[in-house]
Amino acid sequence: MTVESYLSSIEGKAHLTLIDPAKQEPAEAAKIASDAESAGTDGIMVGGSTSAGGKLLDETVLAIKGVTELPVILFPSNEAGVSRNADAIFFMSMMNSRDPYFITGAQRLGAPFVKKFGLEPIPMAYLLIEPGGAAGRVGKANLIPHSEPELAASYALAAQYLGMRFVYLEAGSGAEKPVPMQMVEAVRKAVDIKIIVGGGIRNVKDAADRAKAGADFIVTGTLVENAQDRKGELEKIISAIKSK
Ligand code: 1GP
Repeated sequence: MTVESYLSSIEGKAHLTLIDPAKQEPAEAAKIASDAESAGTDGIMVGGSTSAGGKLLDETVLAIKGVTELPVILFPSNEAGVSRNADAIFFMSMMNSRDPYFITGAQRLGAPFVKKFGLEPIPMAYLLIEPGGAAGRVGKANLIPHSEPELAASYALAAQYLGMRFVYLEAGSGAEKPVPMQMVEAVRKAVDIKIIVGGGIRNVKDAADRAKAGADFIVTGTLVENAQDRKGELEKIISAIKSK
């Protein structure tokens, strides 16, 4: 089964765990992935906005693959985020960047490596919502304001018409406020493709509300890095998402 068909076959709402290789040693990343798997997460995403490539990325993916059966999906910020050791890659375009490099440039540079390494590409639109965090700054995004849910919906519909099968609404890692529910609802109304929501989701209510508003996948990253009781926190959030 491809990773995409696995993701699409998950009944109801799902959870993905994001691990940034720059934030811990590979062994610790593997521990996070293993705890997340026990807590019920559906897949592991690996990537980050800064220094998430090369040897550290390769070693982190390999360490994670060593402890889990879950798919490991790359979440690259540019062509340096491609690793031969992963199962799949979110082949993404930051549609609301001001810089063509983040829309098609890095993709052009990375594509031959995706092919060479036999990675499964999963086409995805990446939309940066305010405040956008490091991803928004690095990607030179024209951030979508909270007051304009229809703008996000129009981008998402364009993504669907361009053939993308996933759209990621990103508030930025560690965002003070996650993507607003009205925006998730507007995007849900507009498109049939899978909706992923991430950035600043760190409690049960924020996660469950966005699943209820129409997100198919909720991503948490920072939460697993900082939580005292990582597994316990994740279990609570994942069961709340899955009950929606
Ligand atoms: C960042 O959306 C992800 O790309 C996850 O954000 O680290 O805030 O969970 P957090």
